[in-house]
Amino acid sequence: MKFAHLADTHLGYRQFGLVEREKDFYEVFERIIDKIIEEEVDFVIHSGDLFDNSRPSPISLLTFQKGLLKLKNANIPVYAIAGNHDSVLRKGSIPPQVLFKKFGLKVISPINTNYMYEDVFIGGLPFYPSSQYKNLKSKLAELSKKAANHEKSILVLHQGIDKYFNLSYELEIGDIPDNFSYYAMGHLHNYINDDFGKGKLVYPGSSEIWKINELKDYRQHGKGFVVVDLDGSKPSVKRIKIDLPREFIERSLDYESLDSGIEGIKETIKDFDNKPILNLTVENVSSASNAYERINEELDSLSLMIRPKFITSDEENIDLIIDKENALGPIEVLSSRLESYDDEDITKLAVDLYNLLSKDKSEEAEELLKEFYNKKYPVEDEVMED
Ligand SMILES: [Mn+2]
Repeated sequence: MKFAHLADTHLGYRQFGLVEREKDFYEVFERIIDKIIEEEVDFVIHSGDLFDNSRPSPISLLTFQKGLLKLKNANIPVYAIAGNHDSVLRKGSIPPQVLFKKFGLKVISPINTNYMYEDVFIGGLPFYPSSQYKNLKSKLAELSKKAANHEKSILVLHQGIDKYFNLSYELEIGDIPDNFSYYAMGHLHNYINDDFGKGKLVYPGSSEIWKINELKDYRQHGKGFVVVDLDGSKPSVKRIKIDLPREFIERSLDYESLDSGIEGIKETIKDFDNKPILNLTVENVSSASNAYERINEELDSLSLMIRPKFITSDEENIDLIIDKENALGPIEVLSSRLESYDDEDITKLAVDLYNLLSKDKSEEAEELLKEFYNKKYPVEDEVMED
């Protein structure tokens, strides 16, 4: 028996505010669905962050619906949980996944924690924030007990685990029951394939580059999903890479030889089907505006976006050229963007977060967020009932 496991497809994400990037995420999703059908799997598991948002746009919903119906026509059922992006942590709220039950989607929730596919036990939970740690632990214990009656079992979760994600996690590796055959994880955007208990623990990673810091892992493991074969004594995991529609090019250039550097990039990208994103660092810069102009003139029409960084010879950073006279400060921009919410608490939160994060005070920022959510959206015993 074979199944496909994917996660963190973030449909609807518009990176850098670019419609093209939103489309890239849809295109990758479509490619994954086609590839899943080609692989002739028996079922599919999606481990959360299907959508980038708990209120997905109609295009995101339609993209998923099309994929789901394609799978349905191929007789391949889909099991899914909600992640932290596509859920609202408030009692009584439901994740968008629930909309697709009528189309056959099997939603794993705190109420319906488990299903059977033939003799395979498929259990799981949606994302639980760390404030719900106790609840999560007791739910895991319940699932572990149920799974014990079955030879083959899968646990589906969308959580950070300290072993792989030591910056922010809800579970330590020792918290996870060890009697499942396969751990279908989501949340971490890098690819992880590890042994755990008697089975395998896998984070397939995000399907597209959601954040620039995923590039290193992408170069190493690519983006995609996994196909898992449950027939042996231990599951075997096959990584399926999916070509991304667009390249990210990272280059370091020297101001002294900027022209030849630019020529080199032009040579690399001239035959690309889709315009790439360029992450350029220029060193030994004596005039940032001159460097900016030359780069823009030569590369703008060949790229979707240029993200330049200028380093002067005395290593001082000039990230952006801002016309200070006419420019709005970040706080004004934030406040004006949030006006439509018409909620002073949210504007204040955003400004406070900006102030803390721009000073690298990430712990204080996290504390502030927790406080804010606990006050504004008190979470009771159960999250996301349906
Ligand atoms: Mn995610």
